[in-house]
Amino acid sequence: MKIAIVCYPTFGGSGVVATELGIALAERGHEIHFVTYQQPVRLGLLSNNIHFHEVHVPEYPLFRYQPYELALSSKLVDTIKHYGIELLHVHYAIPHAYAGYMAKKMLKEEDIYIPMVTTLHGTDITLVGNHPFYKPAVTFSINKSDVVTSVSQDLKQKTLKIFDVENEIEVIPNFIDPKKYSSTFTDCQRSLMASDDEKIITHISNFRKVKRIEDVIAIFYQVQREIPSKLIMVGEGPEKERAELQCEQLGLEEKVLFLGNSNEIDRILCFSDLFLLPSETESFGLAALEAMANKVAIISSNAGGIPEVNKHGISGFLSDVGNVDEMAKNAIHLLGNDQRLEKFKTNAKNVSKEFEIQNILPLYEDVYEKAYKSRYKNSY
Ligand code: GMT
Repeated sequence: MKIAIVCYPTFGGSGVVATELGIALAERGHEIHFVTYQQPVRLGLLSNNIHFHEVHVPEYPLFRYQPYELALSSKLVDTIKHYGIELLHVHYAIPHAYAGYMAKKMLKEEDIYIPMVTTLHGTDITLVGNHPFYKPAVTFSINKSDVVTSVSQDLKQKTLKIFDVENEIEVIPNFIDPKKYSSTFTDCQRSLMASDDEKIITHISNFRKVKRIEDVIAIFYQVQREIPSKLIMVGEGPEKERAELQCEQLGLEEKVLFLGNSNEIDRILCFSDLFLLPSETESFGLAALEAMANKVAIISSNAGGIPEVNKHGISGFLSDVGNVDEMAKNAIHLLGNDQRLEKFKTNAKNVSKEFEIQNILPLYEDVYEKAYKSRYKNSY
């Protein structure tokens, strides 16, 4: 099938899922066209059946805000016509589902019927989409999508609660590609980060408020008093500076390494013992799943869809949001006993297998089939 994928191309989870899905679909023989404002960061070389179409938004002095949705809809119309695209898959409702619907409408005028699948990722529902400024447009775009998917049961329930949804929502969880984790890195240089007697704890995110970065540092502060350890912080975002300051105030500068954004998170995770994800809300927690696939145990909050990924007492432990003391206690419990830690790490790896791409990809293909079959009777 010829599929156009719209996503955010940066380091957020929705962009990662969209990119990895596109790559996997291309490997299965589909022709994939990414349409976004920058080449997605996880997309390596383009190939015969992976294409990238950049959306340009020309500057004009009259515009206080650049009309990205308009430029995106136009680019979609051109791309769909030029390449004979058969299906549109938009990741993250705002503004992609809205722009996708406009493209569908424009194409219908020319008797081109393009089905649209919308995947809800989390903050497009729980934080941004919920805002009264966006809610009517998000509700409309969800209802005008031919198929709607969400990345967890929890997100589905939240969407049904917050929005007046007329459509079915199919849950298709996020996934990992086992090929990426099958070989142990020969250059997994643990010694670059910590000495032999130290444990390595990792956090990866976009350092937004919702990630509760201050809790990550507070948990580590308690842990390092009991267990020789290092904390590796991967990512960039608005809370990073405050986190650096917090480390300075707690005297942790030597023990916390801020690495910035990385395209090589698997190389970092391969020498990690524990991953911290104390988020306020999290529709799924792809970062935790990627850590688990790298055989890393998880200490997390029990927010949103996290319990669907991190299994309490098996792959790690879950606590109420903000319960830093309990999270630190559980981390010490794991890190303080090598045998126990190894068991949880192995369990984490085993749980992650449920989410391997070969189990998930067919679910997307079924959804595409369903959307394509109903393209003429879709609501416009
Ligand atoms: O977590 C973020 O802040 C990024 C965000 C995004 O939209 O890229 O991630 C969301 O989508 C991911 C992929 O489906 C999920 O794994 C994350 O849990 C979800 N984030 C939140 O719900 C906060």
